[in-house]
Amino acid sequence: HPIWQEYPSLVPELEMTIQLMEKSVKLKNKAVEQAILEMIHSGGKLLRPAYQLLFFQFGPNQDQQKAASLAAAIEMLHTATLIHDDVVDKAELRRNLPTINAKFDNTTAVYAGDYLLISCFKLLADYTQTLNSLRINSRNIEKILDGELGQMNSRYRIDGSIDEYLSNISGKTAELFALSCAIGAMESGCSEKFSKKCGEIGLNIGMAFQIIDDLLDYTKSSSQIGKPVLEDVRQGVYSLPLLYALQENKAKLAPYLLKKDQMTMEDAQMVWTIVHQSKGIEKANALAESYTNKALRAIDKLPSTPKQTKELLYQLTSSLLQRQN
Ligand code: 2DE
Ligand code: MG
Ligand code: MG
Ligand code: MG
Ligand code: MG
Repeated sequence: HPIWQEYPSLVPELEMTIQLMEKSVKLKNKAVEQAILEMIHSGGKLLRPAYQLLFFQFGPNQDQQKAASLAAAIEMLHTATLIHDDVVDKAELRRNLPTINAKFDNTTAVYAGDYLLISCFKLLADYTQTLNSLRINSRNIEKILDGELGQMNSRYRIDGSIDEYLSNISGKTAELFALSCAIGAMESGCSEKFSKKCGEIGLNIGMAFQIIDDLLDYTKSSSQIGKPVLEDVRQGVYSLPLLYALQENKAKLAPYLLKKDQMTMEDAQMVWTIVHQSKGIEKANALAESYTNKALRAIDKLPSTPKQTKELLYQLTSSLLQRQN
């Protein structure tokens, strides 16, 4: 992914991560195997493994094979959640390619996600010293699911609150960033206290990440972000820009939103216009910025390493605020 042109020191480790993912996929069912391999090579940003590899650099135990294996485990978990997410969201496009559910079918996608989830635990079990990482990992997946279920419960709720939204994205997205950072630190031998701090940094990075993701749904075209746009609102997922707009212009928005799953693409366009007029984009952007700044202040206080880890973390994290896809 083009992001990494600016971080050449991370590229070999990320390539090793992809190779390890590929190597751990072995299935008798060739359709499912093929679907997974295509997804692995579809050009994801590899942000979660990158954060995990960077936080791994803080500890005394530097074992590259272990670092890359754990990074592969995290990316496999992330990929599993995306594959299942695309089934749930009925999405046909991801990373500018047809999703597994579109190209194959829902059944193939569910099994592919299942396999990747198991593979994540297999790698973790092989490479972690204590049960702690497994424990943290399973609790984390529980939080991801909890965020997804919270989002499902809020669907089509025009009186949904920003606090609920924040709690849902904290689960469905930020927790995985938190996990990546915390496991990275912990498994390289950092103290539990330090690893927890790293997890908090990851949580703030993840909050900003999902807010930006939700913004892009309103500011970009489908080919720019490689997935469908305005799909959230049509499926009743009212994300931050719309929630801000609802605070100002509920009466204007209500006739469109109350159509629920009968909303047409034209209705969605009207919602889009009202969101833009209500400054929903600027306000959401400001909140993403404030989460990012929180993370940056904490990154600034991290210890120095020979690999300039904290400088890389700082640069990467601030650049995500400007990402265009
Ligand atoms: C992406 O949100 C959310 C991902 C979490 C999905 C979690 C699921 C349950 P979006 P985009 C389905 C847990 C699954 C496991 C453990 C396999 O806003 O816009 O829909 O990229 O993301 O589609
Ligand atoms: Mg989705
Ligand atoms: Mg979703
Ligand atoms: Mg989205
Ligand atoms: Mg979505």
